[in-house]
Amino acid sequence: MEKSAKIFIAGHRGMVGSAILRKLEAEGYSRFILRTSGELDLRSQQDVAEFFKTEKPDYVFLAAAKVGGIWANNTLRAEFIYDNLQIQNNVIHQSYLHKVTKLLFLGSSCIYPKLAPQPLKEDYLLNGPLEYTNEPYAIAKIAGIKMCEAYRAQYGCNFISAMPTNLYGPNDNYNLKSSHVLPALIRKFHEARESNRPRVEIWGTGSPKREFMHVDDLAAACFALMLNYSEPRFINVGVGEDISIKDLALLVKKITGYTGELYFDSSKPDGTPRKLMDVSRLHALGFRHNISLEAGIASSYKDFIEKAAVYCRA
Ligand code: GFB
Repeated sequence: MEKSAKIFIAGHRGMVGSAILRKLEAEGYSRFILRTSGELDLRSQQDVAEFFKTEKPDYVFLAAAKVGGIWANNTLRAEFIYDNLQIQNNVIHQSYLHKVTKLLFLGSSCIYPKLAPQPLKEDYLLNGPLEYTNEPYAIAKIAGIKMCEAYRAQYGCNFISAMPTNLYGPNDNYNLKSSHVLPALIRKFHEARESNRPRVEIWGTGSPKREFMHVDDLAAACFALMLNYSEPRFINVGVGEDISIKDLALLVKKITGYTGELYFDSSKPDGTPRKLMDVSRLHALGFRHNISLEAGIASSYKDFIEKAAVYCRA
């Protein structure tokens, strides 16, 4: 990817897109094409066609998506499937029509069957029923993977797909309804300590296990894949280790300095019991994550405190 290349980062203000932008700037790239969702609605076929006709990007990082945690996925099911299919179809198809040199599509580890063997190998895709709570999102992301494969097969497009594990870091979503677990726990424990609450509610039983990757490590992986990976098969991106929600909560409790109790509300869904990804193919490419979970949570908590007014306005 030449330093003079025109690079479109779709979703550049989100947690993933902003991390990719930071990484590319650090690597000396500067010719970015950036549009907020207010400036360009990626769900609109006509607007995206106009945009590509005008801007003609050379490279595309497709980090724009409607994302959220288990509650948002489970309640906004139509929005999750419609918005994500529209965004992907428009950006992938226009990238083909305008001969984009290379496109990187970002999916999610929820594409795998709910009870697939662990750790999850890329070959396990579509080998069993999906987790109900995020099935619409998972179906959309699987469609994106298959679309990139199909455009490579029929048109020779160099479109690759990366499946990240659960992510966290700067510009995460801290809205307690729609967020993922890690930002939710950071906010809950912080606010409980600040207002001396006796206990913090954790959704579910605490027994599910999750793998977490700091978004700066993901951005570094996306950069490496854009430069060095051009295989038809999608590739897992993660850290290769997981933690129970209960132990995660105890870790966040320690880092935030909260001294009260934890209360597990088992009326809330646990979701997938476990989704640890096999990252041996990523490691074989020479990529490994740098940021440990404890260091990553500590830096995310610092970022949260500095930007709480913005993160908590919703
Ligand atoms: O991060 P999370 O919302 O999504 O939930 P998933 C992970 C686990 O944390 C679930 C528990 O077992 C939740 O019940 N949990 C405990 C909490 N307390 C909380 C809380 O306060 N907030 C939240 N949100 N969870 C997502 C998919 O699944 O994974 C997305 O829904 C995406 O589509 C993402 O794929 C990577 O990890 O279960």
